[in-house]
Amino acid sequence: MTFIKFPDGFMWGAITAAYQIEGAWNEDGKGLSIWDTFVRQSGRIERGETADMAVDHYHRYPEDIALMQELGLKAYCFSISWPRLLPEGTGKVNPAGLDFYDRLVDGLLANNIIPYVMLYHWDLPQALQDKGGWGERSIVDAYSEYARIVAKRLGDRIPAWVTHNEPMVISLGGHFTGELAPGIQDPFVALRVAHHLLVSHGQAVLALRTELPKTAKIGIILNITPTYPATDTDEDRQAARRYDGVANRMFLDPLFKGEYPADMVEMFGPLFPEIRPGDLQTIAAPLDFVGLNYYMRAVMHYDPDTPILQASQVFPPESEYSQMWEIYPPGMYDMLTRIQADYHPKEVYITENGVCVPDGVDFDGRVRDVRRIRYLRDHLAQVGRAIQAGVPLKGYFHWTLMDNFEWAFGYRMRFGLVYVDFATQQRIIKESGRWYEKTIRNNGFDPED
Ligand code: GCO
Repeated sequence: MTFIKFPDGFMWGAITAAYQIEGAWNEDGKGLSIWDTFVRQSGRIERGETADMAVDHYHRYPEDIALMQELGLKAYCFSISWPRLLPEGTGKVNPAGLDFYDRLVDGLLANNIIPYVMLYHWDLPQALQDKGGWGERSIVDAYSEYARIVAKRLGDRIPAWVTHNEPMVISLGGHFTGELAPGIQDPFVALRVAHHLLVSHGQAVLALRTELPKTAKIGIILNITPTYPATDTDEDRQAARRYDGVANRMFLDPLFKGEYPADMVEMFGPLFPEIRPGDLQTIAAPLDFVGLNYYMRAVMHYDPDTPILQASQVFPPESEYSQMWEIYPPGMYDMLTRIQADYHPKEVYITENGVCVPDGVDFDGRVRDVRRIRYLRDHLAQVGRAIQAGVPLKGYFHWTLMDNFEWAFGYRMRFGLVYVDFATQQRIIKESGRWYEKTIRNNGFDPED
């Protein structure tokens, strides 16, 4: 194989989320988020860990910007903690919270790193959860108000804005399986949450457009799971189709076509949430880009014992696995080309892709995470193929900059390009980080390397 080259101006970046890195959970006037509450409930997080300190990014952000510079990142995508800005969710603004993001943005710009901002990565103000959270319609206005506040303060310096990160995970993980905050297990609520997230997205897009300069681009991040039938039988194909509906089309169709998939409306029947006149039009507000997160595929087979979905996942034994998921690089290409064919987004980014494999510090202080290098190489090769096939892919953000708090798994799962010793907060760039730096510098890579 020959050198895989990326288009000029390709946006190489890394991405993080506020709760997973910032720490400073109760400093400088920050309010509580649903995660601050959730981690304190017994049995929620492995070993009872919290992100009270996380990787102390709130205090160490200058050091972290220096690391980004050493990696040669062209862009950095981070999320804003809503309760840090609005401790009660609405109303009174906490100036110290805004000042923090102001300093972060200025620090990035001073180092020629383009800031991409995500308004919501799962840390809802607890005060709003106390009123019903995403399950209540009133959240839609609260979210727009928050979006406006951020846009007013940072809008002059941020070229790209993301409303939500992974509405599907917020809905299902937070409100159906309950493994994520706020830990609710109720299919009615989960579907209502999905709808409110989408409406709040559309309404925030309109709010942002009135606050931001015309050049600012606005999008949403979706995690897409390419789905395959376990066998060629009709039953398995339909099972895969249903799973694709729940995981992907329930979000893609309203956003890009202004309608919920008919087969899903039928499958969920009475569980389906109330849709008010105008909602679907709001949700389908035109977007400048879509961010896609790719981690895994789903191989599905017909399983009459699974309620509603009548499908369950199988894990091909011959495949390769990380500590959390199957590793399947071709799914990256399949996902990108399918989204392009079915939904025609104007611009696409890979906003998350990464892997947790056990890695640690060797005798000489280096972290030789060879499996992560292979993962990067294999997935970026598929990204390159998709660009060749005509997908308007503008950039790739690796999940994640540095090891951090991996939700219910606590600190056990490491996804970083930078290793963090959680006891001392010492940072070490991993070999994968070095490989990524070289790839950015060359705007491509040699697959033999
Ligand atoms: C997600 C979240 C990240 C995770 C990452 C690894 O995609 O689930 O956006 O916060 O940490 O995906 O699980």
